[in-house]
Amino acid sequence: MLRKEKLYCISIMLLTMFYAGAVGTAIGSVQVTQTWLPGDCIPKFATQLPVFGPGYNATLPRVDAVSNRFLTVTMKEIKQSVLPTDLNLYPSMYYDTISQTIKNCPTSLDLKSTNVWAYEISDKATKKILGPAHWPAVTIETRRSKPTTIKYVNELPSFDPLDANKQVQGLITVDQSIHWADPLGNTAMNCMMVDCDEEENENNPCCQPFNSSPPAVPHLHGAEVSSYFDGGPEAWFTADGRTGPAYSTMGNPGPGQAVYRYQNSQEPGTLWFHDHALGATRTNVYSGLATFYFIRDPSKEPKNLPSGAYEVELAIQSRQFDTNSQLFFPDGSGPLDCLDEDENQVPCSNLNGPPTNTDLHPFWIPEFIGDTEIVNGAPWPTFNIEPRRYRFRILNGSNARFYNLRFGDAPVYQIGNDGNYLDAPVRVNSVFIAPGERADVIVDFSGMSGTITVTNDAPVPYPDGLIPGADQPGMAEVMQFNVNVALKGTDASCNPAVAGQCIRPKPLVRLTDGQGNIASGVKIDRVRQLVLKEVQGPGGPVEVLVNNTKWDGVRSPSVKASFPEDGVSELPRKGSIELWEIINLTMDAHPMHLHLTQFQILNRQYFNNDPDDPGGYPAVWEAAFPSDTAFSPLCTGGVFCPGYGPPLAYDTGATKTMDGQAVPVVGGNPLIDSYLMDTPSAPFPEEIGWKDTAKVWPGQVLRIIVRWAPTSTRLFKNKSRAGVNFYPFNPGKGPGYVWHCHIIDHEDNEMMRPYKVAK
Ligand SMILES: [Cu+2]
Repeated sequence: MLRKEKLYCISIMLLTMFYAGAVGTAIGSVQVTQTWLPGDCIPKFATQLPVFGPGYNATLPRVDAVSNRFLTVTMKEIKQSVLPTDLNLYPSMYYDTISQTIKNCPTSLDLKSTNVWAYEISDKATKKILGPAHWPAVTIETRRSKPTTIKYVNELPSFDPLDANKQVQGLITVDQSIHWADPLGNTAMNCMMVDCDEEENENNPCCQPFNSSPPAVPHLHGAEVSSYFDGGPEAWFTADGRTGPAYSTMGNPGPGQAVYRYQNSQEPGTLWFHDHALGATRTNVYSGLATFYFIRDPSKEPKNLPSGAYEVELAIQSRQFDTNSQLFFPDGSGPLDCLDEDENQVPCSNLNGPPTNTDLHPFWIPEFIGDTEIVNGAPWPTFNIEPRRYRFRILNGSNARFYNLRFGDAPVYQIGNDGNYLDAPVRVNSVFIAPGERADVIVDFSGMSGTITVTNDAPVPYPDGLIPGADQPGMAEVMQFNVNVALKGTDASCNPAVAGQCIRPKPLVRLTDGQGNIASGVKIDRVRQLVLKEVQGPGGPVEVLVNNTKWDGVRSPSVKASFPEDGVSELPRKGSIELWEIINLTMDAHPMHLHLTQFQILNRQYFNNDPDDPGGYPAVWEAAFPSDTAFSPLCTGGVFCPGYGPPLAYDTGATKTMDGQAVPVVGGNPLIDSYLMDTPSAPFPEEIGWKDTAKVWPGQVLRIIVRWAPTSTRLFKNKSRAGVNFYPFNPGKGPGYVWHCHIIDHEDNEMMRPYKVAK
């Protein structure tokens, strides 16, 4: 969706030949005076990679949740050394791609620690700190079947301009005009009618930053967990004791706290936890609230993987900074120093652009892009390694950026993705991950020496956005390995290049054959066809919707008609298997994520997405909207009605014959089937296995087979079937789950829907 803005930038670039506007400047926070420090003015490879656990620098140990089964995780604001402090390392100039000129870097830098929000992990009984507060937090590791109980304590402070320890909320502005946690009940979704560009509304809360006790709620991403402890968007709580409508806890821990119990009953893999507060996820995660959570089980894992100092987390997150070493999050309009096509003075966009429709959402930007690559909390770090095999647990923890990572000439093998292991290692040319996805890889540095730079060439937004290198010179690089440590002994870890090594001891349960077909014996109970649709305003995106439905489904008339009670339309049965066909009508790829369950990618297929073709799916879909002037005067028959829900009744009454059975197709959209083009493409080899987040390209249908049972549940011998619960908890109890886009800027602005597991 930045495509339009990018063209705009190019036209600005031409204009700047005649008009010396300060292209590339923008204010960050609307509350704190900030000067943007361009990422290319920050030194690269000057900081050591922070390593968790028994690595080279074990000041940040992993937390062993087997011997500490009762933990306290405290969310707090800390000061962390992020940017290098030696001014001599800093470049004096950078290349500005918009004006195509070399510019001077800001000179008055205040190199000091950065205020971030962090999780501090301690033993609940002894209060001993097991993992110091850090962005990202240190990893929690546990064993399968060993439950972990965590008391989460929200000690996040409100912004105080006079207190150096209470800065983050002022730097990373919460936009109250989107449907958000709203702990003070200030805005209650009534901001739609408030024009924040009007002076009279200047002091309306809808148009004001939120400066009170921050709502937060941790979600364990990838977990098979009771919805009571899932940490969903409305389960937030504040330090001053307010709670969201879905707040739940074990016991009664007191204000500002929630106790969650994770049974860790699922197969081993790479989970992570991060904040998930409604409408404040992007700001809370940007501020630092994220980390890894490993579930281990030697009997289910490949044997002899690189371990100890050779197993290393890499949490990759794009950020921006200001000249005071603080986080910079573009949430205000830039100065009026550029010209549009009609020679009107307009705000210059820096790479993120200003908010797109400030009358509706004064601070929300459609995607945060960033110009500084951060790994484990350090900018473009370097890591000294031995010439041998390493295992990297890679997380894309960015707001919106996709990564296509290459490791120089070092061979890379993927052994797991998201929450689970692959049957066998897959040799990959690159590691391609969208926000929320994880890749578990072995990189073989044997026989190598010198430096190896990890590069990224994925455009942002994906696939037609800014290109790292060409459009963002510094962002083509992520970090560097320095193979300068002598090999200790011999590398006895499994060798993924040798057939039969680094394999799963027991093959994963297959719902698909990996070639694009449903595995034999898999009975599909229901098909859901659901669309992704962006709502455009005059300045660009206003919001992005799942099935054209608001987060609160009763606000979307067609969904309310079918589900009047709570507007929850996705009601899969426990134990059932569904085929979800996610139809992407937007211009960007979206990583779609389901809570509770893991799924398998069946295939992807293009459809006729030509908006100008009256016989194409977009025209047919739009033509299906009825007239509903009670909802909106703009909602006239045959014209796309934003936020209406799907154009037809959710239960379309259609069926598909699958394996000789008539399977109901629901979702409320005209069937996509007759608009499909080409043949379906099979998932990438490294995508074959259990996933909780999957990319859907623009103009494509993503097909996933979702099963509401643990990944380990067998298919046959009547092991998995609709109506039977296979989880060690009742997934139908509690506030329910959600599914959403994991571009957190989208998720925060309506691209998320609740779902509940039915009987
Ligand atoms: Cu999205």
